[in-house]
Amino acid sequence: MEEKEQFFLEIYNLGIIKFGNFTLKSGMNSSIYIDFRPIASRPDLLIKLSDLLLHEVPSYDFELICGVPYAALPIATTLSLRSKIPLIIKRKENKGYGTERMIEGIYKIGQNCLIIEDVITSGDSLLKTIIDLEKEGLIIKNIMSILDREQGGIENIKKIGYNIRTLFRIGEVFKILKKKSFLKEKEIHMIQFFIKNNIKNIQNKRISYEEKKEKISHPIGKKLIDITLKKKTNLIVSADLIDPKQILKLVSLIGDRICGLKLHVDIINDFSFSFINYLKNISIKKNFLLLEDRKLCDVSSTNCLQLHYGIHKISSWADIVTAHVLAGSMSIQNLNIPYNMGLITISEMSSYGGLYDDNYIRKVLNISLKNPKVIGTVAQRKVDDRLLLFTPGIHFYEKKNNLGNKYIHPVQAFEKNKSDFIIVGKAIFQSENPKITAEEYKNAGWKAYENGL
Ligand code: 5BU
Repeated sequence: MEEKEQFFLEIYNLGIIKFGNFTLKSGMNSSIYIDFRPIASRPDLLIKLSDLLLHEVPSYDFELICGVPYAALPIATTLSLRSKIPLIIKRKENKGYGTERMIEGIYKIGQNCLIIEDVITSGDSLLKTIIDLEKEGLIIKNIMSILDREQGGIENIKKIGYNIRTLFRIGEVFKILKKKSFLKEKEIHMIQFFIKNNIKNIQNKRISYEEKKEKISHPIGKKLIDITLKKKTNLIVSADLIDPKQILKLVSLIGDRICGLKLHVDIINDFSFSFINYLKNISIKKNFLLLEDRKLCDVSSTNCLQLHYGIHKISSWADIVTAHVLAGSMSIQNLNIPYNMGLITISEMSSYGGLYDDNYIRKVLNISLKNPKVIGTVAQRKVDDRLLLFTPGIHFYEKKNNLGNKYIHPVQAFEKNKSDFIIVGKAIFQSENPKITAEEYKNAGWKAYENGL
């Protein structure tokens, strides 16, 4: 223990734990950030770390070593050099050219590979590595992580049958740091808060709409939650129809069952303000919001023109508008958005093969949290509690279609991603009885939400 403790204090002095406000790879916010990358510049510590790891998993127990990209790569490399066991490298993303291999190095089907992860949070990136190695026919008998943030990752991986161990646990290292008086008073408070939150995470609980309302500052975000609570529905129907009459007919059937109606106003033939005013009146009477899925994606001045002018004059009637932030944080600033209109950013779409990666998603979430007009985002993962999470690509039966759309069941959206709102299109408006189908999706969404509490 002494040796491990001593080692931890040495790496702590490299600044591997930071206190503040951070967005993690998963999109979650945290007051504590752990980064093992500085160790790469200290060969002496890399060697010590490898020896500690080899003490836990003796080298006769594996035939290959693979580090979860990228932070664990120098650690896995040192371990390979110390143990003389071959290293293989997992790519984070497909190169998109050449061999398109995800695993580089020399290996044979059936070989037993040790995986090294630096910090384990939810276990999601580790799982991606496991899947890619298994696809190549490799066997994962042992997984070692350096530090467990005690946020359920180890349990998640064990639950699906893998043997995973960790060198350090966050609770235990905090005790060491406190005992050795390495922590300031403020840092101790941050740690206590972090641990309290962790307990909730491990129990895999979501926060309620009431709690969420406290965290959302924008009036339209609060209004959407009020409607949801009052009507007991988190269902938004996407009325992707080109005929205004069909949209109005659909709304007359489903209006009582939804908290929002999403439009693509530019696909509507014969768009007119009499239609939109009529729809707006119904939305007030039936108590749901109008979302325009415009996906603004230009520089701020053009976004502004697209929002306020042209034949659709979106800002004059829509409660919520969607926007990409590919052009940067400024692109959704200074849009002169009315005070009672909110923005939904798009962090990650629901289609197959999207070009988003973890880094992009993290940046969009960061931009979203900093812009007071943003009420939430579209993503395929859990996001910070201060953002509402909207999930399109919902279907009871379909998993994908041949146009690149990917679908999940409402239960998955709420259980896995802790979604707040499901967006359903064709499954409802193309069904034989949209009224009954909408009722089914409404009930499924509400039950899935309640089950997660
Ligand atoms: P569907 O019929 O349930 O597939 O309709 C989904 C709607 O949501 C459709 O209007 C899409 O344009 C929209 N959408 C989506 O499918 N995926 C996304 O990531 C985003 C929007 Br953002």
